[in-house]
Amino acid sequence: MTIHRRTVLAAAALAAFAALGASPSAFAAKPLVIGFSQVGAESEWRTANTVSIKDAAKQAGVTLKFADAQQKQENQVKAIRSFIAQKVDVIAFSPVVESGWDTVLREAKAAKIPVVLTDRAVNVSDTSLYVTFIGSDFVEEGRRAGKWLLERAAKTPDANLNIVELQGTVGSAPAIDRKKGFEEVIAANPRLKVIRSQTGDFTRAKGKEVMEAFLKAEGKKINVLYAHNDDMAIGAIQAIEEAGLKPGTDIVVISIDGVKGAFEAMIAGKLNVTVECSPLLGPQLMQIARDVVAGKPVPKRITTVEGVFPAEVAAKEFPNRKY
Ligand code: GZL
Repeated sequence: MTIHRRTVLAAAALAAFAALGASPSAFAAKPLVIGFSQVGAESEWRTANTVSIKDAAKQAGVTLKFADAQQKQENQVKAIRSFIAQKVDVIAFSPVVESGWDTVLREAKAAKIPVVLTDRAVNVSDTSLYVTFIGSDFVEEGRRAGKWLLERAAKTPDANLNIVELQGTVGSAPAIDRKKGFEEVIAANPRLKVIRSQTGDFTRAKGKEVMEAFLKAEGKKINVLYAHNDDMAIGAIQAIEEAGLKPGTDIVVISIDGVKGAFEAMIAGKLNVTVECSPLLGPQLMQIARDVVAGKPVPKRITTVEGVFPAEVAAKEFPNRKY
């Protein structure tokens, strides 16, 4: 297009805006507004997930209304109701537990506000209450933890291995599914037995406290710790050391997330393997929100691609870690 033609067109557009009594900027696409309800700040994983979402919103020019629920479902319900009242374009959240969402999601549907799940799933009677779920396959993460232990146990064919398990938040999708996947796989070897299993609520403090109780009750009978996240494993490692035992040697330690703290523990010889669970969901969330508002079809389920990192590769992999 010639400069002359461009100038004429621009002048015509300005004249049209003036006639409508509006400035051109009034017609610039207004930024997308996303209301996001986050579980809390309970772990290194969660902190990295929050950073990913906030950074991606900034990069995408999205207006993000962010609410931290401090791991309480009632705070998430309140935040979702507030986003509805504010008429945001999209509601996104990581549900702290699987159940109890039908009512508030029906309110969002009635307000014609699309809902995107990130990180954790919900159990609802009507799956049209959310557009899509972006997150990991937690059952597969549990299976990967179990497979690593099966392969290790095969090297000591006669030994019985007593396992203690630190579960995540009661009722949460990762806790339910990681337990399910792990048990499904270790059932192949009857010498692998979970002798104690209790929630550590995904935090270091609670993981340490529950591991202290396990050690008091079972002592040297414990051969393996399976923790549903790295933060509980790191707390438990402190308890194992304070009990005069060597984590990673006297007690094999298996966990999930793949946060930097886990790599540091593996390099120190205190953690044996971490199964990756990526918190870096921000960019995908922004793209999905944009597609949903634009009326583009989006898949009902978007599963993140993840790996398994045994201690042997920790030092080499550590510089590549993004969270
Ligand atoms: C998993 C996420 C879990 C992490 C924990 O996607 O929901 O919650 O494994 C976090 O570290 O607290």
